Amino acid sequence: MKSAIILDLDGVICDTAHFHFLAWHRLAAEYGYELTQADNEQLKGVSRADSLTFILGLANKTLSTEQFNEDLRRKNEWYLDLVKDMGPLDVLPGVPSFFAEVAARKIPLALGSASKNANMVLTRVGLIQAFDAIVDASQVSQGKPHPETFIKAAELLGIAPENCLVFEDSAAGVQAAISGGMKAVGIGSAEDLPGAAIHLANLGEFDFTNFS
Ligand code: B16
Ligand code: MG
Repeated sequence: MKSAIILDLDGVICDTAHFHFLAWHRLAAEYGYELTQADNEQLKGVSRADSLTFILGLANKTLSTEQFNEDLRRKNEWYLDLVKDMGPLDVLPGVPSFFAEVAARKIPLALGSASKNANMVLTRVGLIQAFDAIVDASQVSQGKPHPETFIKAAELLGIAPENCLVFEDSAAGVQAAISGGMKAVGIGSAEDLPGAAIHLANLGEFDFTNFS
């Protein structure tokens, strides 16, 4: 039975999770709230609008619909400014060897990202051609932790969910994979990513020996 790999983007392929944090941190400061790294763990893998709702809760602040949308726009503008100079060297450690191994073994590969910027970031780092399927926030109605993103990716690959291995750096993403009937590899600690079958520091640590 052929197996497939589904990769998250931010925090798994490149360090854009940090850029999301910097942009949210700047916005939260305007609300008089100092966003912490611990807060940021809750934001990983969460859609742009749901992230802002979460931050407003932390800051005990309410916004009009117009201001809410305007703040989403400004956050994305700051984020885009942070990623604009990214290039092929701006991938996380182990990414080039991981992609080389996936290609050599002809493993079906999909992206499953909550980001509306996924295509742009993948193009910048020169990896967009490596994917057989790409699912981003524009193609799903329910974001992580709902499994729709990963189920759609599996469907596009034509591989049953139980034969898909999902690599995720977020608690929401690990939960989404498990809810979708897939196994998750946590890129991060067991403390931050409960439920993942194994935990690695980066993609380069993955052992393909028993993967078919
Ligand atoms: P955007 P991933 C997620 O991407 C990020 O982890 C999360 O921090 C971000 O809020 C979300 O994308 C939406 O991103 O504002 O670019 O649409 O980790 O699922 O690849
Ligand atoms: Mg992520």
